[in-house]
Amino acid sequence: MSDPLLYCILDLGYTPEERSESVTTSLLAGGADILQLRAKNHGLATIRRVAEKLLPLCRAAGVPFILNDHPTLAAEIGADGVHIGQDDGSLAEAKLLLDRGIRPPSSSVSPKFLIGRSTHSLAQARAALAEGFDYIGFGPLFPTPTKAGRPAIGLGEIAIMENEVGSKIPAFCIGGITPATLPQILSAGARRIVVVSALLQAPDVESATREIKAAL
Ligand code: 3NM
Repeated sequence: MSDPLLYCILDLGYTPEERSESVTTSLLAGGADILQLRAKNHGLATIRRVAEKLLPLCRAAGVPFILNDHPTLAAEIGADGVHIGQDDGSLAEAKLLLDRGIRPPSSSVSPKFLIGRSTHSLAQARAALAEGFDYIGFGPLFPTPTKAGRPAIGLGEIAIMENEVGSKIPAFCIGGITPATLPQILSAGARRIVVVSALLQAPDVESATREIKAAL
């Protein structure tokens, strides 16, 4: 895995299952360094089915495949990691759930199974580092329809977060990142980003991904 700068999410809220493979192929071709499947409000059977389609695409590209939520399923299908929110319990609890899944030992592109945490403040970012998470998301920087109702945290704490947390584990800024907002986010000190709707809704997903990657 190259030093991850661009974390992309295939969100079934934007991309229907029928297009999930072609859009993932475009995200990977455009330079996604990490790929997450996010399927809020979908059943486990659907999530497993889609994940099993996307995983080989990510493997072929040498890109870690992360499942949003569902640690046991993530382990069962041989994902490279799982991403959990603030309300999804502790790291220790996630590891217990992981242990219930059977993970094929040889299939991972990442040297260890990655467990990421969403954080929405400097305090939460510090806590995730102290707890031992492998990486964090930090946001939402701007209001975003992808996580409607969650208050934006702005750009003011990015630099100190990067200095304290991002220097130790990868920290991905997230929420409302578009080609238009990216310059101010980078000026504020961000180094790694997650982009969802700006890529999934682009007319040409691959070139939109390539352009945002080139700016990092
Ligand atoms: N998590 P977009 S913000 C999935 O702050 C997600 O934890 C967030 O989507 C957080 O790029 C977010 O479309 C949505 O704004 C990001």
